[in-house]
Amino acid sequence: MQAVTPTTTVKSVTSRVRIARLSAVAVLAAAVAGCAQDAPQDTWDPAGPNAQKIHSLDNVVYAIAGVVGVIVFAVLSVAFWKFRDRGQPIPEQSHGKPALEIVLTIIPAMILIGVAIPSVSTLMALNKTDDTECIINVTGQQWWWEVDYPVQEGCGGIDEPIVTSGQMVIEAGTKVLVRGTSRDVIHSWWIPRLNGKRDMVPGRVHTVRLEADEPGIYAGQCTEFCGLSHANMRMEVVAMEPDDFAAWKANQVEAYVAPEEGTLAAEGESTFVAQCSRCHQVDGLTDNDGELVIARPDQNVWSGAAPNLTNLMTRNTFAGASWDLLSNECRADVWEADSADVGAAYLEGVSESCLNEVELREWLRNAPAKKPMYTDPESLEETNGLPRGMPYLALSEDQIDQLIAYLLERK
Ligand code: HEC
Ligand SMILES: [Cu+2]
Repeated sequence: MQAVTPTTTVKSVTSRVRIARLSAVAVLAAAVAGCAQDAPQDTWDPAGPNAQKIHSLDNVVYAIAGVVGVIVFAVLSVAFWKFRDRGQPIPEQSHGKPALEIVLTIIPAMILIGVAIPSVSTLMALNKTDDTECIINVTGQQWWWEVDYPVQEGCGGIDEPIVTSGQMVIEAGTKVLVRGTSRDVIHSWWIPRLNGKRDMVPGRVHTVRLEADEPGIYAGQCTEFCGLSHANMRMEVVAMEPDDFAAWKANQVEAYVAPEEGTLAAEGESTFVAQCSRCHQVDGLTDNDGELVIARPDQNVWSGAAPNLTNLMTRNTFAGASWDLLSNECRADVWEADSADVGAAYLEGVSESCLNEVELREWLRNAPAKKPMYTDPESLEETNGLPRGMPYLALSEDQIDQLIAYLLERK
């Protein structure tokens, strides 16, 4: 026994050193990760009054929590050091000190009340809905967000509903009320620079306010784990000047323009009707007999919808805002535009020269290979054979060429 003791001590000392080193690395890594510059989803960089309210509350709460934390750690350190085991006799055991205990119960209660007052008033301010100037609906679905603008006097007037996906376009300085729900599981809508997060729950409508002080693009992502491609369920809010927003709205409801006869895009239109239109709506599209083609995603997709592609090329991203429709340079032109030019840069839409063709082509070639989705026909018993996401469609490269030519005109 005598001989064993020293080796054990040496071993436990080296492992303690190792643990200390690992902890130091972990703390340092966390600290360094917190220093990220230019992070588009930074809650410490609010860009509108709602996020600003949360930020101001954060400052108060972190200050109080910080002081409490420092005091607690200081007292603990002194106690650990002063009363460490030095082989002294066990101290006298008592029932405690009632006066001290009462004081130590009252102080935290007072602190909690002090934190609760600004917290509750911030919550109430963030839940106000009577000053809304524009209502926009979002619907979560595995794994993308549908964004729709119901007919209303708000948003500067919406006379015809607008349906889009992935990116929500708003007017800077307008108080937007997002009404959100879900078609399948619980998702969560969060644009960190504009407001806190809100769970979007099937069968319920939850609201969240959004307002951006300045034109710009504000990124977010689904923050409630919602299955296989949760990480590929992103969204962006694009805020622009009033004139640009009006131009965007007008463009969204423009009548359908069929491709010129004899072009590649015209072949794409037929391919689209044959291959895509059972799931994807393109407003105003007609078939060979001149009949309107109406998508039935509710019969072809388990959750009941597929993105409306009427104006696909007016968005900058696709498939849950996870991939860019714009090439890197063109996307940088929008992201880095001066605040007054954001709208104009965004309104240009995707042109042939700006198209990020590689990603879109990959998507059409085999969507579930690009974004994991439940589409394997062999394992779809649970959903009556309906995919959750876009299935593999075995298109030829010629068909893909045609479809891209057709989609490029959807703007
Ligand atoms: C069985 C239904 C179904 C069919 C058929 C289908 N899609 Fe899809 N498609 C979807 C679903 C669902 C999504 C959303 C997937 C996601 O982002 O998670 C989608 C997404 C897309 C997107 C991204 C749109 C956006 O706004 O994010 C494009 C582009 C697209 N599909 C093009 C096509 C084309 C072109 C065809 C025909 C060749 C086609 N799809 C056929 C269901 C379908
Ligand atoms: Cu989600």
